[in-house]
Amino acid sequence: MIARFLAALALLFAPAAFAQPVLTGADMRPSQSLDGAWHWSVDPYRDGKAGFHGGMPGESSRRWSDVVQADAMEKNPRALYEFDMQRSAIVHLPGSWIGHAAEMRYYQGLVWYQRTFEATRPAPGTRTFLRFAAADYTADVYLNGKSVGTHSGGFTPFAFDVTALLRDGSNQITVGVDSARTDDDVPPPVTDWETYGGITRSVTLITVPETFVDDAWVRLGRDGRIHADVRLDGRQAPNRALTVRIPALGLALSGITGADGRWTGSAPAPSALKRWSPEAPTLYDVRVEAGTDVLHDRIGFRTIEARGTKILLNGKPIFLRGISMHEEELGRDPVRAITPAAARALLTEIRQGLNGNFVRLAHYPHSEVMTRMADELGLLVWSEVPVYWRVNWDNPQTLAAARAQLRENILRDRNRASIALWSVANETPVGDARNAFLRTLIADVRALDDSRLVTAALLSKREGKVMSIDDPLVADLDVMAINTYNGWYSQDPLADIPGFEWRSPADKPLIFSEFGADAQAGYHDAAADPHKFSEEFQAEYYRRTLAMAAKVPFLAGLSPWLLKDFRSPRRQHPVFQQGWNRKGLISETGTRKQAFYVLADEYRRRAGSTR
Ligand code: GCB
Repeated sequence: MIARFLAALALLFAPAAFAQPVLTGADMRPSQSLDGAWHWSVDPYRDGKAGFHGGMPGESSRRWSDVVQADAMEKNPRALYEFDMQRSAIVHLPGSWIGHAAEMRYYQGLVWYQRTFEATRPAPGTRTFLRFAAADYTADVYLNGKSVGTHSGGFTPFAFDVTALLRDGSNQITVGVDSARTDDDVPPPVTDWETYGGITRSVTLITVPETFVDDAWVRLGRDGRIHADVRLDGRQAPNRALTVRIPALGLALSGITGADGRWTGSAPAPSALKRWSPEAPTLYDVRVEAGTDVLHDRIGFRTIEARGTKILLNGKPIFLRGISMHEEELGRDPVRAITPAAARALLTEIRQGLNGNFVRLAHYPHSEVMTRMADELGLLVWSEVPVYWRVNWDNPQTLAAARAQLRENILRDRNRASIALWSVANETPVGDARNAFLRTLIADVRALDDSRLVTAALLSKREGKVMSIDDPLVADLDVMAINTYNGWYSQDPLADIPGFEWRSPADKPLIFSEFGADAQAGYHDAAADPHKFSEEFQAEYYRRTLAMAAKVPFLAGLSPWLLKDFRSPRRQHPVFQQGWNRKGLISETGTRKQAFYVLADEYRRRAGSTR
């Protein structure tokens, strides 16, 4: 009896065993996929969340009940259900509900998903996590009729320990996903992109030993050493032996975790190490072994730093020949389902088509499929959190939401060699509350990952034809970045654009993180002064803006706006836009516009001189 009581007590105080896991490298762990066929049912009045006077919803509307609604109604003629998940329509997940039915395009609210799957109860000494690579925006997750947790933020992974809830045979999972956001959320409701509500990335069950490698960060430091930071989770996390191996380099770092389950070690990088770069994106198999757990990853090793106005990759100056993009696959009806093939198609247009070496993944963390593909294809990455335009700077909960997303993004991706820059914001208005908010995020980045550069896309100040960067945040950033649209959002003749002069407030590199002009693929205007929305206007805009950029001595990179036309409810010109922002260099179906070739030529030229 006493022994049982003590065991129960020990469980209660087990170190962080039941905290939210990081599950670094989860996409490389063996897993059971729950992607595929799910039932879905719309719930605009959130009937399944609360009764008509608030409080717990009644049995007739509780979508996650562990009952087969049709059976229950057949058995009991007086039973009432005003839903039937098991007879609701079926869709294939992951993918936004925008693709489920035409009337779902602008739906903002709650949708329920349910499926069953076969499983076995986790063996003693193991734990099983239910992981979502992302759900947009708030997900309430239930397994076999019980709540397992909630997550907000549409672009980062989350996982719950479901060891105690899984049963042998058929299991039922129900997820209520609510895409509605308020002014206190991150991003706020108004953006310039489509809200892809739903379960947009993979769902998996991952079984690990009771004590497992929850977080491992392995990288090349600027000091020329390979560093590893490992954190174990579980009852045996303290004082546990572990080894980080890179077999191809014959490297093994070993040690014993401290009382907090953490271990940090380093060794000189072996001379045989081939550094990752866009030209040679070498990845190594890395194994982190602790007890019976082995975490596998594929990691590239390189350094990135800023010195004066230059960005240095592996100690050598590099000009970032980039382009921005949204997370949207090619095609007429994207649902934000980023498969490896979809990611490869987009990034290959940048790497090979444009001769680029850099991509800005705007304006939120993109799928882990995308950042893995960038590692493999050799593209440096700008990774961003959706602190966009008008954020509620004074609300501590808004700050907490931004910090959570930033942390989840960095912990997911800090083993990706491709990631060069963490961006904390886009086009935010200068002010004390905003400055304090962003400084907190910058401090978080530096605490979580001091091996990369911190940036934010800022707004410029214009006086006549003199452009300057008048933002106190510059002092806090490693790399300045500016979005500039002279000639598109202004009526300046394009011929004037090369005459604009840029002044810098700091001895730091600058990236033009955006410039661009809409063009509808196939609309041509051969006039000497072509109209906006024509391919000729966009091409000339690129020529002139690139000529302006060529005269900025402290410019270290470009990521014009953007690779592909993308859906935006703001863009409703019936002739030219039809719900699409047309600043793509390729159309939604992949047709290259004239400006594509202008940028590709510029990058070919720059690659010749800076490679
Ligand atoms: C911007 C924003 C981007 C918009 C773009 C545009 O400055 O950062 O999200 O889509 O301009 O097309 O106006």
